[in-house]
Amino acid sequence: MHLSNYFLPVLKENPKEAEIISHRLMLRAGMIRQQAAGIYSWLPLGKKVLDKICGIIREEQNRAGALEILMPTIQPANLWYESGRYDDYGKEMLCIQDRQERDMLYGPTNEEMITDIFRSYIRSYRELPLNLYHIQWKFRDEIRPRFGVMRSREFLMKDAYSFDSDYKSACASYNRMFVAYLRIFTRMGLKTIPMRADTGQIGGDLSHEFIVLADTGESMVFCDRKYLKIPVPSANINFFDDATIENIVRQWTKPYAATEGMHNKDGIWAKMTEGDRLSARGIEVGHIFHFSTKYSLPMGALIMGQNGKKHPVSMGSYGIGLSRLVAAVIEASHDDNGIIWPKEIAPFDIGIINIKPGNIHCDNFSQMCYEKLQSAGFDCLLDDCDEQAGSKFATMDLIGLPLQVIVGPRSAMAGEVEIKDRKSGTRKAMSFKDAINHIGGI
Ligand code: 5CA
Repeated sequence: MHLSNYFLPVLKENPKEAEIISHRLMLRAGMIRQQAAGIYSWLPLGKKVLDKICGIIREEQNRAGALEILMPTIQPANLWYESGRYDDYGKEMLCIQDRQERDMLYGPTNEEMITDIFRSYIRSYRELPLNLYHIQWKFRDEIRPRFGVMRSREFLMKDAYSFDSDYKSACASYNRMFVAYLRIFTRMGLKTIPMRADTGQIGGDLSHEFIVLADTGESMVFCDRKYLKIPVPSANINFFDDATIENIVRQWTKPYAATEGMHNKDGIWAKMTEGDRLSARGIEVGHIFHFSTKYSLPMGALIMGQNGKKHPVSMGSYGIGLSRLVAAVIEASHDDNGIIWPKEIAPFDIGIINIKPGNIHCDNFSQMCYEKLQSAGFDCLLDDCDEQAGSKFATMDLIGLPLQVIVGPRSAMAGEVEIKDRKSGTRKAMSFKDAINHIGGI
């Protein structure tokens, strides 16, 4: 992509309305635009990051045996009358009427709808376990939408729903998602800690929140520093070996970890050494729940068991705040100059800066670099705009692509480029041929 053909409305000034760094940087880097309180459009750079995150989540959900579907944003209210949650949910739910005056709502979550799908098709334990997920926009009319996409009213969520015939199998499904989550967040360059949490509006008696540690997090969290060292399973882990998966979950739930609501300062915490205690602020990027028959019982989602008797199916649900994740990654990875994208979710792999557009050597050489890197499989953004070098460097640092290739008049004539690593800030001059080897090896 040539910057002159792109839509990247960067802001030079800090927007006043943004209280936290990720909100500020997302606005400055032209990733999002607020359309109403807590409602955002995603501009090209932001949309690319969102899509990359979707890609990782899909890969890891599929690897763990979940199947992708797509449910609508608008739901009929009668499903929610059946579960009894229509009144419980309160003002956070956006209720609407269609032209026939039927009660509808903009889905804040999908337990009811998925239970309806399940009961329409599945009759026997033989068809289980089953895990269905979708990536869809949700609406929650938060009292205080704030911090940009961190706490918005409309937000993108991945929500998965598991169905099992008994408790043991439901625990295995829960554990698979638990381990998939560890892999998802690690691939995005995040350190997340699973914590026992309050089940709130979703219900049930078992849930874990996945928390990214960051100073601007909304909630206080308390955990053992050992979490920072536990290894995350590799891609070739067998998700269908229940014992192995259970062992990993045991390892990741043994040290103390609790959100504010669940924290007991007089229990295990009191016995831990000062050096092991980590109390910090955190951002909840995912939340998984086992709620058994909370929806299947009132909604009549029954299956025939091995004993020939019908019983309600055992369920869990597993959410990830996709749009929130974009902000969480920025909170965890930035410096004074802007965003520092982890490689896997960077909107482009490489930014090429032509310092002097109009100079024939610079134009030809930077275009050649662009074509060679593109054909080597790198997604590049070539800054070919007629701007001061200082402003070009600032924009490239702001948007945070992992690697910069800088082409100036003198280096272009010598067939050389400068390579800058965004994270460390180190710059190295080398021939373009060496640069290709260097970049390929990174
Ligand atoms: N149905 C369940 C799991 S599928 C559910 O809705 N869980 S949740 O309420 O915990 O939401 C899942 C995730 O969505 C949260 O962990 C959080 O990362 C994200 N999320 C929730 N509310 C918002 C919001 N207002 N803005 C941005 N992200 C949000």
